[in-house]
Amino acid sequence: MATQHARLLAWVDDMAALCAPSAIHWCDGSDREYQGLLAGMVASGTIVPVPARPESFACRTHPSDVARIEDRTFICTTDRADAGPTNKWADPIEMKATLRGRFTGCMAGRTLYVIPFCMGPLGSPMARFGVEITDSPYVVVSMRIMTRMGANVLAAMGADGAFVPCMHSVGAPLAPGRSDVSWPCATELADKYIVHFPEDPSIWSFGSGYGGNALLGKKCFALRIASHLARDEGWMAEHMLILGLTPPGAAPGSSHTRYVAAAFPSACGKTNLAMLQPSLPGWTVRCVGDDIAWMRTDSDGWLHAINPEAGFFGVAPGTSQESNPNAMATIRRGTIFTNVATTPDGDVWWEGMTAEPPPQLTDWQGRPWQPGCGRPAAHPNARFTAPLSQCPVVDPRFVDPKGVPISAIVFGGRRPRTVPLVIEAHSWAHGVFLGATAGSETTAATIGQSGVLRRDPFAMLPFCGYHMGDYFAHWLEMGRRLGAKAPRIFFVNWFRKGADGRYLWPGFGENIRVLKWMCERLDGHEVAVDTPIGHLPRSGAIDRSGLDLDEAVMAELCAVDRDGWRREITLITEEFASLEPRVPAELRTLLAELARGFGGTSQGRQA
Ligand code: OXD
Ligand code: MN
Repeated sequence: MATQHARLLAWVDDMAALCAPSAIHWCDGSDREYQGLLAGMVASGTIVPVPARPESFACRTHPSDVARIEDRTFICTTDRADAGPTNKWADPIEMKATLRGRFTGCMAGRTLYVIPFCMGPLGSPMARFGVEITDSPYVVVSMRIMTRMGANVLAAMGADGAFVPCMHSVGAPLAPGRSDVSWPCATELADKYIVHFPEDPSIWSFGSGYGGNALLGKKCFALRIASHLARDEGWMAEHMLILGLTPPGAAPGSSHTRYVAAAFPSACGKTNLAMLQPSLPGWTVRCVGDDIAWMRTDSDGWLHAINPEAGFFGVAPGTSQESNPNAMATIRRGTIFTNVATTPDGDVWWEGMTAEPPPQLTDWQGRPWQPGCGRPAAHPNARFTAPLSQCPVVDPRFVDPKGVPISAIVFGGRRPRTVPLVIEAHSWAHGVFLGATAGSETTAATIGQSGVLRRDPFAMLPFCGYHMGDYFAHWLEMGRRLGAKAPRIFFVNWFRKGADGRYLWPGFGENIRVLKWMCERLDGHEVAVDTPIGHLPRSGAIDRSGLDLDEAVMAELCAVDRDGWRREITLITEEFASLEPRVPAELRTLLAELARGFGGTSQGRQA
C-alpha cells in the first residue's frame, strides 16, 4: 500500500497477526472497489438489488443485530470515576486482554479491510482522521457513503498524521467451507463489545455488524471519543443536526442565512427538522447535517460547526412524502436499506411510508407478510444509508472547511406535559441548564415502558465519552470563552398534548413558525415575555398566518404549568443528585432560582 506511515503500518501488521485473515485489502474508495464489494455481497446473499431505485440495495441483518447495544458499550478510563455514572466502565488493561482474546483468529477465512477515513471535509482544520479495520464488506460500503474515505485520505495523512485506530470484527469465524452466512455476527449479547479507550484514543468493536456498532466513525469516534478530545482541546462534539435558515428574499448560504444546531433525543424528528420543508412562503431551510456537529471557536470569535459525516444513516419507519419529502427524494437512488420490507415489484416499504401497505410484502426477515399479521413489515429501527450530496436541500456550505457560524442552539424533547412550545434561555448558563435537564417521554419504539420521562442531557446520554457532570462544566467553560459572541440557546417541544390527549402543535413543516420567532429574537424584536423558566413567545408573536390554530390553543402551548414545573424541579433535583459531586455549582444555583420562581426550594445541595 502506498503509505509511509510507520505507525499505521505497524498497527495494521499487529492487528492482521492477531486476527489471521486470509487476505488484506487497503480500501482506495474508488467506484470500482465499491461496485466490486456490492457485487460480492449480492453473490453471498448479504444484499439484494432494489430495482425500483437505481444503484440501491437492501440488506437483512441477523435478528439479534438490529440496533445499538448500550448494555455492551464500554468507556474504559484509568479512573472509573472519569467515565461517570451514565456510562458502563471497564478497566482498560483487563478489557484489552479480553478483546485480544476475542479477536484472536477471528478473521480466519475472511478478508481484512483497512479503511482510512476522514471525519469532516478533507483539509478542514476541524477534521480528524481515523482508520477502521473490519472484516465486513457492508461496513466498507457504508463507510464510503458516511465518511470521506480511501486513497486521498491516506495521502492526506502523510507519513505521520494523527489517526484514531478503530478495530472491528463481526466476530463470527467462518466454518470451513462455509461462505453462505449472509449476516455473520456474534448472536449472543454477551459476546458483543463496543469499547472505547478515550485516553489512547482507540476503539474496539466485536460481534456486531449493525451500523451504530460497526461504522466506527459515527457514534464511537465522532461522539464518544471526540467528546473526550473536545473537552481536552476546548471544542465541542455534539449529537446535533445543523441547518441553515434563510428569510424570504435572501439566498440560502448568503450573509442572511442563520445556522442553527439542534440536539434531540432519538424519535423526536431530528432528520425531519434538518430537512424541513417550510410552510411559510419564502423561507428556506437547508441541511448541513442531521446527526452530529463538531463546533469550535473560529479566529473571528464566533462558534463554527462542521458536520463530520458525509451521509445519512436515517431511521426509515415514519419517513414519508408528508413527514419528510426531502428525505424521500434523497433515497430515490444510490441508497443502502437495512431491515426494510420489500415489494414484489422491486421496491422497499416501511411502516408510515404510505397509509396502506402494498399487498404481498416480504418482511425484514425475508418472510411473506400480510397486513394485520401482528408483526411489523420493516424493523422499527430499519435504516437508509445515503450520501448527503443526494439531498435536494443540502446547504451550499456543507463542505466549507471553516464550517458554518452558529447563531442559535436548540434543545428539544418529547414532552406531552409541562414544557411549552418554545423557551429562550435567559443566558448561556441558563441554556446549559436547559440542555442538562433535557428529557423525553419514551415511545413504543423504545424498549421498556412507554410514556416514562427519561432524562437525556443534551441528547448525549448514550454518547458522552466521560463524566456527564464534567461535560456540563465544559459547556459552561465554552460559554465563558465565547462571551458576547455565544449563540443564543432555545428549547422546543413539538409534542405538548391537550387534555384530550391530542397533540396541540401540528409539527413538521409548521415548525418554521417557531424558527421564525427565534430569528425575530435574534434580531432584537420585542416578541417575548419573561418568566421563571425563560423567555416565552408574547401573545400573537408566533406567526399563525394560513394555519388553522386558535389563539386559545396557542396560549395553552405557551402556558407555564406551575404544578408541572414544581414536579419537574423535584425530578431535576434527583437527576443532579445522581451526578454529584460533579454538577457545576452554577447549575445548582440555577435550579435553586427556578425553585424560588415557583415559591419553593430545590432539595439539591447548594453551592
Ligand atoms: C442514531 C441514534 O442512530 O441516535 O442516530 O441512535
Ligand atoms: Mn443520532
